[in-house]
Amino acid sequence: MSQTLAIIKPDAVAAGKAGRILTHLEAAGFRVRSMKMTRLSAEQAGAFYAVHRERPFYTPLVTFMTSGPCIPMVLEADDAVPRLRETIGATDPAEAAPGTVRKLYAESKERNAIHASDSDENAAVEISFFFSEQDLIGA
Ligand code: 3AN
Repeated sequence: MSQTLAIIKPDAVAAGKAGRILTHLEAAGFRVRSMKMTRLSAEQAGAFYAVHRERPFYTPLVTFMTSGPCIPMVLEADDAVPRLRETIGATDPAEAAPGTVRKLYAESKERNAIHASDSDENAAVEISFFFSEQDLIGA
């Protein structure tokens, strides 16, 4: 078993899609090991997406991610990272495969409903960004 970080993004939370997305993830075989609702500060969102700092979409991305509450969660499954990437689909919902979370629930490439870690190394960093050891006791 391995773990990854997902974030149900502010667009999906505001649109009342969080429950359906969680159901989709559980039905796809992921177990939720920790979860919370939070609203990111500009500093937090900027740090989380620091890798994209030079990209033209960085400032709008930080603005979007701070626009309302989001739901970070730790998900566990065999091969959790690649499996979750497959379950959520391509960054742009127009290019996402049928039946993926982004195809079903995302509005656009930027307002794309869900984040998922892209490597085991980043998953560990991103999990510790949101969750303490105590949050993960029993996970
Ligand atoms: P993914 O979330 O599929 O891993 P990344 O890590 O390349 O995609 O990008 C992080 C986030 O930045 C995306 N989830 C999306 O919200 C936003 N983003 C990425 N590429 C673009 C783009 N070309 N235009 C607007 N927003 C983008």
